[in-house]
Amino acid sequence: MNKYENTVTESDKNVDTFKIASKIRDLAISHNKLFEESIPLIASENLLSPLAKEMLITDFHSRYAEGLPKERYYEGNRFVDEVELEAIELAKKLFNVDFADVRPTSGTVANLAVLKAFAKHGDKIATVSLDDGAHISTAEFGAFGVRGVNPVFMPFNRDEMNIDIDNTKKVILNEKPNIVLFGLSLFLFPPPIKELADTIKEVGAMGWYDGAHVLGLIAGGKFQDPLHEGCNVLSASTHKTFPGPQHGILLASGMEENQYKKLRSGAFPGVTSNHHLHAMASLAITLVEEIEFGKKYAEAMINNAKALGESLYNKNFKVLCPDKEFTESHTIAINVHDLGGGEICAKKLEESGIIVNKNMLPGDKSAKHPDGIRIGTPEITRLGMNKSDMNIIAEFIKRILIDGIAPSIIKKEITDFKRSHNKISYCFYEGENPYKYYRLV
Ligand code: DSN
Repeated sequence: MNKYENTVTESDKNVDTFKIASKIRDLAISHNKLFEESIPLIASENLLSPLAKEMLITDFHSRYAEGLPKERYYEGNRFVDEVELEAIELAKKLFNVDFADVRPTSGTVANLAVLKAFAKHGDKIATVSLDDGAHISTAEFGAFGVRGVNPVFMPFNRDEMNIDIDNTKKVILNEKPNIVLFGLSLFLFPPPIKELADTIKEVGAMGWYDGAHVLGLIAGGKFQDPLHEGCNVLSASTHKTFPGPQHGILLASGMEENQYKKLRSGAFPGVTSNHHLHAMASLAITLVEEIEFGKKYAEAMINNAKALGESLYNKNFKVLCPDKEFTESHTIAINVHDLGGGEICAKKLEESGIIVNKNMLPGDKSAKHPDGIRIGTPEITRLGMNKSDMNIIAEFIKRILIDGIAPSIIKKEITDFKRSHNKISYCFYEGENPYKYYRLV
């Protein structure tokens, strides 16, 4: 008999359903343990600080606050309003912009809000193709399709892993897109916004930046500053390099008030009803922490990514872009075709306690069987790891993928290494274990 069964009386008719609830809780606890014992290298994931996490279990979670602060459709919002107004001001300060909306509930929802505000059915939007690393929002089966806009593809230099400036200028001049969208899911280098800004202006297009992957690097001033380089609007999720809750954000600068109004109405009532107030409060806390700790954190993520790239390259992995120090971001990409492909390599790593994702590389045809794996440093950096830890991780990866060491042999070493690195950094209450869980019974 387990401890949950103990709490249920013989006469309880719902004993079976309670067992299912107990099982779900046990699964969550097992999941926490999995990450406590694994090296987390997914480029789009991160950990919440203790203060930001606390917000997720407040009563904000239970409430509605449609509309704007002080203009709600519900009562009971007086403290929610204060939080939202703070969050907006914090975001404007951190990113040095005129406009922020903290209501999108995810990055894709933020993208849909931009599309709702500024695009109409049949419009053309210039973007990098999915094959070259764009986000699924830009696909016909994604947000672009929902709005009925047509992608126009910007040529991509696969050696440089960046937009081909000269040929893209030609595409923009020929196609005259309504919007030019920058941003990637395999985001190694800053796209050439400044270099394309005049061309974008010449055809009267709007510059849009999907900053989901690099929001924390932008916040730390270490990547690029899209809204001061030629873009008008930035949409993002808030939980990748920006170490906040699963949520979204819209930022803008240099627009007319009526365009900000359109953007606000894109967010609500366009693509959200309620905006997940607990997550918004958690975002507000993260904005404060980024103002305080964001610069050092962004720098450390990039340094770790370069160090990991170099160490893996020196161990004979085909890390992309060796001539460009592998990356200017938190992400590196490796071509593992010769080692069985991305799917097999990612699975082998997971069995040994290293979590990455298989990823299409430019030219790949199948998202399920791509040649690449993508590796990111947001979470390991958040746990205080540094250059010497990158060498240790690279050696683990080599022993698994090149030397063929069995998971049963290496897993304990990886677990021990990870267990000694489970203290959060770059936030208030540094040193807490972010994988900690609480049990009621
Ligand atoms: N596209 C996902 C990723 O980059 O992991 C997130 O939206």
